[in-house]
Amino acid sequence: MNIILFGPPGAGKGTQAKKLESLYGYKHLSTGDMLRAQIAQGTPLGLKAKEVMDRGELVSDDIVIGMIKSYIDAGECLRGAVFDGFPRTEAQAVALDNMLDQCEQGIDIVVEIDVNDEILIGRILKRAEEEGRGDDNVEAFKTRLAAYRAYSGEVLPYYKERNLHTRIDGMGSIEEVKEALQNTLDKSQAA
Ligand code: B4P
Repeated sequence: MNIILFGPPGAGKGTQAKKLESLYGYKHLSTGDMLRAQIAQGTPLGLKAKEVMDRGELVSDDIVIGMIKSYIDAGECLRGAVFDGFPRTEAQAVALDNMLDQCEQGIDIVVEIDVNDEILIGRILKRAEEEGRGDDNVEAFKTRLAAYRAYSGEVLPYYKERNLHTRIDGMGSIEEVKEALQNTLDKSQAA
């Protein structure tokens, strides 16, 4: 199965994607994690991305599409994948469809994780204390949330038109959200 986890910053996309990877063996592909790895290695791409990410803005399409393409071309997604934080623009969504099409696959479901702003900011500030990520602060969070509002209006209609979109409540505990997600995936596979 190829799954997209969609939601605002701090919705728990990464948290739940890791769970799906260990439960089902799907490859977890997080463009945020890939970019942070480039930053940690101090590559030219990482240096360029860091400034943009720390402001809470989106990194350019060509960079993130190229990163995802390298995993798909290497055949790492043959048992299915969980796309976490990708696509964030319609151009990324179209590129992903084209990449999957080449290996006779497609997106099976897009799960939007619904969380209100108050809970999101609480999680981001908690993670700021624990991990010290450069974009986990109030100013960058506001930009990330505004960016999310803009790009969700662009990406979600793309999947709604294709009847692939569904929503779950992401405000419960990590375990409760995991159960809601599993139920949704089970139902979609049985349909
Ligand atoms: P991401 O890495 O995707 O960051 P995110 O949206 O903040 O994270 P996520 O929703 O995965 O939250 P998490 O599970 O960690 O993006 C960062 C930046 O990278 C972007 O702003 C952009 O600049 C760039 N970027 C990435 N992809 C891009 C793309 N495709 N195009 C352009 N630019 C791109 O959860 C957050 C916290 O909440 C964690 O501490 C977790 O423990 C906690 N939590 C999760 N679920 C919980 C729950 N149910 N209850 C309590 N706590 C919970």
